[in-house]
Amino acid sequence: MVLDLKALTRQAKDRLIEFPDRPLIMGVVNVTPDSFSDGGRYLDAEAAVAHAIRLVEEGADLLDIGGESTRPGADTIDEAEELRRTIPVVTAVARAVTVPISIDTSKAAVAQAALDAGAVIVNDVTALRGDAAMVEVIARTGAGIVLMHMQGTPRMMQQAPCYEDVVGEVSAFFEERIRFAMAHGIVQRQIVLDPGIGFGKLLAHNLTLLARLQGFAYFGCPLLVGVSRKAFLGQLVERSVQERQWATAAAVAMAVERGAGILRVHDVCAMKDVVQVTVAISRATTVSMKAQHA
Ligand code: HH2
Repeated sequence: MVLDLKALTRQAKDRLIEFPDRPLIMGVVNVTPDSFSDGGRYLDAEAAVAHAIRLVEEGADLLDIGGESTRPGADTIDEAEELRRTIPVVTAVARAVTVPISIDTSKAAVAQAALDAGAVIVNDVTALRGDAAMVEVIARTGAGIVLMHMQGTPRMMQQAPCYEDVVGEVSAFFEERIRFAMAHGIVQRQIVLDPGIGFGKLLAHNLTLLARLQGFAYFGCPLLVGVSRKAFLGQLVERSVQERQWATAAAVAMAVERGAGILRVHDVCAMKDVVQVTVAISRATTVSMKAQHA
């Protein structure tokens, strides 16, 4: 494995997010009517909480709760509606499970309310560019922060994504965002990086980022990767969203092999197995290479 995961313990509010001997599985809980793969299924708070508990029973190490879809073309929702959707769910889930909870939001007020309700990580797909007040919330609370790369905004991002060197540009973005975060009082131990698979990227860009994921290891932050059921997999295998579990498994395995530290997935039970087997094979390869050279 490329990154020594054990060295990547994160601080998230009053908790430490420690990596066991394998990457972590982050289960997705969408409290939205319009998410691309499960929109409307868990819009009712009770259904969302039951789903979250089920994901933990299946082996999720973290949960990511979101109230606003970021699928390509999605409309934004206002703060009151996002608070109404997410906070009762975060509150109830935090009482019901012990795994760390992440709130998937770009709004500082939603992040703050979720952190007060028991979340410890903020997953901000705008990487602190969406709401000027977000950086202060993260610095003051000491919450974990996911800085994700996105070209454009969810509404427009898939219209004409364009890069000369996608890996170089995502690296430069991470560098600038880390500098920005640290200049505002966030410490490196709070930061998780995410290349933003599907966020302002064509198929070739997504594949290149996954193939060269280890290129981001030098930042010394865990890499979060979200490939679950995404459109680029559908382009490769021509299957509907609900039929992309095997395609997701292949992408998760490759991401793990290239150093992903956190896998954001809908199908927790199946992807946990994929991670375990991939890690075992990666580790055996490393051991046998060492033996050969001894
Ligand atoms: N992908 C989605 C949403 N949030 N956050 C991070 N950090 N990385 C991702 O790849 C990522 C994310 C899209 O997936 P989903 O939540 O299932 O759909 P929607 O945005 O339509 O709710």
